[in-house]
Amino acid sequence: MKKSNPLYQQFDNQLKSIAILIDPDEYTTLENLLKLIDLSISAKIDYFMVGGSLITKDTQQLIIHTIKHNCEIPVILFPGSSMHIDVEADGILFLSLISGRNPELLIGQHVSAAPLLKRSNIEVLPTGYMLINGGNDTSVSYMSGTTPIPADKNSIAIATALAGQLLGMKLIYMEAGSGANIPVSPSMIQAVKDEIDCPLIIGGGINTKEKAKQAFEAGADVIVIGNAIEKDPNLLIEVSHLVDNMNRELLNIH
Ligand code: 1GP
Repeated sequence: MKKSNPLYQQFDNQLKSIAILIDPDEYTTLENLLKLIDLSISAKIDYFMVGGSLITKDTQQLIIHTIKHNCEIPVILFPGSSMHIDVEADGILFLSLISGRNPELLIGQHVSAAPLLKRSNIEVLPTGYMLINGGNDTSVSYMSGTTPIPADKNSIAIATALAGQLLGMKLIYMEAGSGANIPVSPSMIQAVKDEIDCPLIIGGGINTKEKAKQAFEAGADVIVIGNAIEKDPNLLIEVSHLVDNMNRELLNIH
C-alpha cells in the first residue's frame, strides 16, 4: 500500500505556496546548496522542485540527498524524462505536456516510468503541464518539440486546462519557461483559475516580488521560482513575506 496523499492535500489547502526550482545543471558547490537550503528554511518555502528539461550533469541525486538530510521541506521531482526519477524524493509532478502534441510527453515517458513509480514510495501528482509563450525561445519548448500556447489566447489555455482536469489531472501547471522574458499573464491566470477546480501552479520568469504578487492575486496557488533566486536571494524573503500576508488574510488572521 502506498502512503496517503500528504503532498496533494498540501497543494489543495486553498493557501498560497512557494516552490523553489533547483535545476541540477545549475549546481555549483555544496556550500551554495546548503546556503540555499538555509535560506529556504528561514523563508519557510513550501516545496523544493528538482529537475529540468535537459539534465547533463549527474548532480540530481546529490542535491536531493542533501536537501533530505538538511530539512523537512518536501522534494518534488520535476522530470524532463523517465530517466530523472529518484526514489529519495517525496513526490513527482507526473507531467503530461497537454499544450503540446508530442506523444512521448503526453503518455510515452509515463509508460516507462510507471512500474518504477508503482514500486516506490514517491507520491505521484498527475499534472497537466502547459507551456505558454513567454516572449523568447525556451529550453523546454525546444527540448519538447512543442509550440507554446500564444500568450494572448486565453480561450486556448482555458480549453486545454479543462481538458486536463476532465482527464483526471490533479494539478495544472502553466509555464512560461525558465528565464522567460514575460511570465504567464495575470489575465490568463485568472481566466484559467475561474474555470478549473484544481490547484494552479505558475512558473517561468517570475523574478520580482511584484510579478509574484500579480500571479498570486490573479489566482495562482503555487508559484515556482528558479533563476531569480540565484541572482537575488533576498527575493525569496520578500516573496515569503508576501505569501505570509496573503495567507493571513485568507485565514482571516490579523
Ligand atoms: C521553470 O517555472 C520554472 O520550469 C521556473 O522558471 O527559472 O524563470 O524562475 P524560472
